[in-house]
Amino acid sequence: MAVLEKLVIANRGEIALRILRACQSMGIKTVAVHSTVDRNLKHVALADEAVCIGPAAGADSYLNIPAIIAATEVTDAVAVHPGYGFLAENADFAERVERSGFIFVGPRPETIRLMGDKVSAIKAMREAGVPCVPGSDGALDDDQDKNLATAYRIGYPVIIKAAAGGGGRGMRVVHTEAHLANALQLTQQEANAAFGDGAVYMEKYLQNPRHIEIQVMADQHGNAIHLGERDCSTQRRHQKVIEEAPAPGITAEQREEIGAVCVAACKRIGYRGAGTFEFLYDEGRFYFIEMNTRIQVEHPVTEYVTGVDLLNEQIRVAAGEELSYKQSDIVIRGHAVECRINAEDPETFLPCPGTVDGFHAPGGPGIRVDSHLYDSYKVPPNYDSLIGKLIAHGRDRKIAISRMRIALDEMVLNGITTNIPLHKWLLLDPGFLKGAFNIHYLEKRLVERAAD
Ligand code: MV4
Repeated sequence: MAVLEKLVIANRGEIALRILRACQSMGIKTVAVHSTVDRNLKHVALADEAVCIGPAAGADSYLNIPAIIAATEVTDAVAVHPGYGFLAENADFAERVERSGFIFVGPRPETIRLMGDKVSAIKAMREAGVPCVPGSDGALDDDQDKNLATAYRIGYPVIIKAAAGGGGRGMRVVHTEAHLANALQLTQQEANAAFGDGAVYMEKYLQNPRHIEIQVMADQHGNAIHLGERDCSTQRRHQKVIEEAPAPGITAEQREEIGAVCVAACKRIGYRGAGTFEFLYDEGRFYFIEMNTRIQVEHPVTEYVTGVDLLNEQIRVAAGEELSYKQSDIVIRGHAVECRINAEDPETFLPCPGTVDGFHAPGGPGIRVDSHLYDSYKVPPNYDSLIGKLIAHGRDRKIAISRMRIALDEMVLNGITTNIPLHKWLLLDPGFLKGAFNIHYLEKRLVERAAD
């Protein structure tokens, strides 16, 4: 007997295909809900049933809550998997799925809401013993003398962030007290316009940190585990480009220490499902910044180094099963690297939709391709430019990177413009190869390259 009868895949592209494969491996029937322009997606063809939920625009289809709930009802499905992006971290959606009598594959709506507001997330994590960036005690108010005193206590530079922001939206760095009042006002106004919530908070600005995140998984019986960390520092404009696990230079002792802190926090807040604690890592210390309450794009690097199928586990715990692993079962083996393949312009990084004219996926030991592409597939202009992920595993970082380089050379992907040349260049970069990077490294190297 499967843990669930039938599940709705409320997403598209590679993650929809990944969810479908997990369901097939667990004997769960699938319903693909898709937009008009996505009727030829690979997972739509492979799903047991398919329902068109609206026109191409995401707002009218993958974000159309009543249409998704209706499709779940008419197909007699029992659960909804939101994937990442779209409605994955929308607490109202999770609530409406549950109120309609279905299982939402993710945390409780209250947890999503708690983590969506970065001020309440940090407060909860501080109380749970998670190390956070030195900062204001909650949201800032209009008392400018108090705000100046807070910044003075923290020490400049400071960063003002929108409570409703996250992922790099709505933040501003302040270097001196002369600029504080103005920066605060601007960030509040932008936050109000963008999120309808002008609440902002203050943190010490860490100048050159790495972005390291801890993967967790929790069931509904009080069990929680961590699955080690990922280094996601290699990014451009808050879009991750390469992720890897483990993070270069992090020791097993550091991993167990910060992992245990995250597990304790999960138990304390009654976390359920897959989650990611995002940290800035600076001078040997971890500082919590945000929690993601979804399965992430980069989950395969963790699957490679732990051997755990995170989608299976996520769906199992959503169905009420116990975690099938204890912490002592989780052993980090070797190294994994992921290259995000985007249909984008190499100069402007703008999306480049088009029709695939020749596609051959690479293979061999330690190579995984998570992509919905096939020959003559038409990349629509309506969604994110991610068209797949290439993941390489090996006994150490050098071997994983070497396998990745060979796989990138082996891959044939014609007809559309992609960032594959960017990956080939990065994988030969001495700083990247040494693991001597931080969140600014790629952008700095791109500027240097443009000047050559
Ligand atoms: C910071 C920071 C430095 N100091 N907070 C950007 C995305 C959002 N998740 C938080 N971000 C940052 N918060 C403090 N106190 C630098 C960043 C940041 C960043 C963080 C992770 C990955 C890429 C980044 C790129 C620029 C800035």
